Amino acid sequence: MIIRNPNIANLKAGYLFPEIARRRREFASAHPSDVRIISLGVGNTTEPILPHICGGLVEGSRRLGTIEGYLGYQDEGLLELREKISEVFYGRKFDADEIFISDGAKCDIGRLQTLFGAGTRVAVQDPSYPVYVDGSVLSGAAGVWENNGYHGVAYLPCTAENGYFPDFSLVPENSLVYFCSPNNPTGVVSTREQLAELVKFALKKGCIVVFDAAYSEFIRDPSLPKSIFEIDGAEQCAIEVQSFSKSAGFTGVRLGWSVVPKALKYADDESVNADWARLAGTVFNGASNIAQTGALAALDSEGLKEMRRLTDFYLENARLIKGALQNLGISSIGGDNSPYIWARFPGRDSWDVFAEILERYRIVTTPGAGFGPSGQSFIRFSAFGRRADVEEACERLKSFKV
Ligand code: PGU
Repeated sequence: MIIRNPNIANLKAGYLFPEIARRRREFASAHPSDVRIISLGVGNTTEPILPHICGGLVEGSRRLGTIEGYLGYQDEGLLELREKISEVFYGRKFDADEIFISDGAKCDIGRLQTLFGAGTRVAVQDPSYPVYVDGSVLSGAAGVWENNGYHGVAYLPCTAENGYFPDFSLVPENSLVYFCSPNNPTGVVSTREQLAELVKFALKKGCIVVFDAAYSEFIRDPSLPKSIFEIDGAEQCAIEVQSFSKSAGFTGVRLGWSVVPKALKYADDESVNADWARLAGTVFNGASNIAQTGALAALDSEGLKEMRRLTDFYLENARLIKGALQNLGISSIGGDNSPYIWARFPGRDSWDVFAEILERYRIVTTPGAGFGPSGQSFIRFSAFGRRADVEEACERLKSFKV
């Protein structure tokens, strides 16, 4: 018989979001009720794709039915889209061959670890998007679970005490550092000075930063950086993963990109970019060209306006949720330049608060402990939802007893 990959056996529990869905189903079948369950749990988009961007998707499909417009494999992605991304997001700082179109940020996060292998030390913000740790477990880099964490992972607490910004002195030299801003789950956006500190640290200690900017289009404060590459020197120490999921409503369409600069090198001076191209060519055959035509529409002037409208809509949801929590005297952060609100329930177990909110108000949230040990006593509220549902959820929460 074939032996199970021990890395899979090492995964602590089921992936967080299916686990929440399971608890929701279990609750619903045990408590049949006329009161509908509202989800402010998983960050899944609910609004239709706006007309101009949707037109791009339709056009992409139409072209495939013509001899002039037909396209097959495109490997790293349509050249026009890679150039457009460089122009819109990076002021043309990168050549097209430094931008790799993907089928979403999560997929690239999962594939990226192949570049570094099982011997790599990994550091994550704590709390963080669970894929960074689970992906490290799958690659063998996280090691075994002991004392409430994987021994190969440096957990960097991001708490009220440190302004939700980690202490990098906890990161061993030559680590792969996952960093997310606007942050999932805390909703906190790092300042330019903070990202400069991250880059300085990474350059000094031989670290590579995987910077997850999936929520950058929710940033409204112009002083806040949307990309790690706004910081000098980042090309020598960072990879950026990005996504059209939340900004264009492409969660189901599937499209993102990664920037792997040519200036980024391993210890032996080999090129990370060349390896990523090799890897992409070997285990990934490119993203849907229909989705890429949709993305091109998203990045022209009309599309950019639509992305702004869509993200504005979810930010208004965030404002409503934040206001409702504030009225209850529950302290929270995030939600201003981010679609997530991170609410604090001092002294409480976050899975208990999750269960209470589900049982009493029939609202699904995400328990903070699911994002790492420092998420204990927090609940993440997602602003992705229909407006009427968000309003109804805020109404139901009015009777919440803290
Ligand atoms: N990066 C971050 C930080 C995310 O929060 C998410 C989605 C992704 C990447 C995924 O981007 P794609 O381009 O769509 O692959 N996080 C959601 C959805 C749950 C999940 O498992 O991805 C969330 O609720 O946290």
